Amino acid sequence: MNFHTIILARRDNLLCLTLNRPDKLNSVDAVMREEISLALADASADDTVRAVLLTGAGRGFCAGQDLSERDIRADKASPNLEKSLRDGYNPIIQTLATMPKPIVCAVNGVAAGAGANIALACDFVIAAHSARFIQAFCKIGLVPDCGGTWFLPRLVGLARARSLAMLGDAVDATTAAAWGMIYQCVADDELTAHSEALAARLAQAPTAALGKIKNLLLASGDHSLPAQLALEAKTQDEAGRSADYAEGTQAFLQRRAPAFVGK
Ligand code: LHQ
Repeated sequence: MNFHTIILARRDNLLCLTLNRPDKLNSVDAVMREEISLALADASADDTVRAVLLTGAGRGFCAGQDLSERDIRADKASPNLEKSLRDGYNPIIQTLATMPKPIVCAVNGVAAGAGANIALACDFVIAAHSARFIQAFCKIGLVPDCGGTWFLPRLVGLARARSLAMLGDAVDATTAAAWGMIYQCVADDELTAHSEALAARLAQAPTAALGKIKNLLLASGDHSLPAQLALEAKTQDEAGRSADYAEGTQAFLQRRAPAFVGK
């Protein structure tokens, strides 16, 4: 399929998805929403994709919803933001957070509004030193969406989540890393190589186990310790029947590097 607002590139088992409306800081219009959804659905279903790298073209990562789009503008009689979120953005966030394979997000520049929270839904967020995160919603009279009110308190605690969401000030990448909001901040000229190396490494990892780890961590937020222990035991039983577990133990005993197949 031909995409107009994103670029897809395959490198072995790694899929690289680049948001590509650089003139508008990769703000998300209806076409981009649809194309991201389709690309992620394909990546989810394709066993040969074992990791995803998400980034943005140009000087920004993503400036959130395209505010010039007719259907969401406040000057329209009744913009239906609930529908836009329910049908457009929420499935994207849900897929990023639950797709049973690792997703690295290389934040190459400003990440604002929905753009910030799309990044936070990914498993490893690595930001360039000059990147900024802005919960821009309150500046235009909206509330954080795309999971912002769910991710932020879990990542940075309530006090910082309140300041981010209710002041809408920019947080630089160094602070975001220090707060635990993102995984790492790296020098601007190292972002591409660093995030590609991590994503390539993850694409060789035991994918099924990483997917299970991802979902265990997600489930832990709603579970008691006994419930989580039970889920770990059940999930470990499944992992223990995998080809990659057999390979991992044999490789260990034979003192060689494992060759995981992702299953
Ligand atoms: C943009 C945008 C943009 C269009 C920059 N749209 N053109 C909302 C409603 C509905 C349903 C779902 O959910 C949401 C969620 C949301 O995401 S709400 C939050 C939307 N985003 C924002 O409020 C951020 C708006 N942008 C900004 O505040 C600034 O552009 C930032 C701080 C991101 C970057 O500032 P600068 O580096 O100074 O760049 P700039 O403002 O000059 O922008 C460059 C161009 O990109 C410019 O176009 P132009 O043709 O004049 O060169 C902007 O108009 C355009 N652009 N964000 N969201």
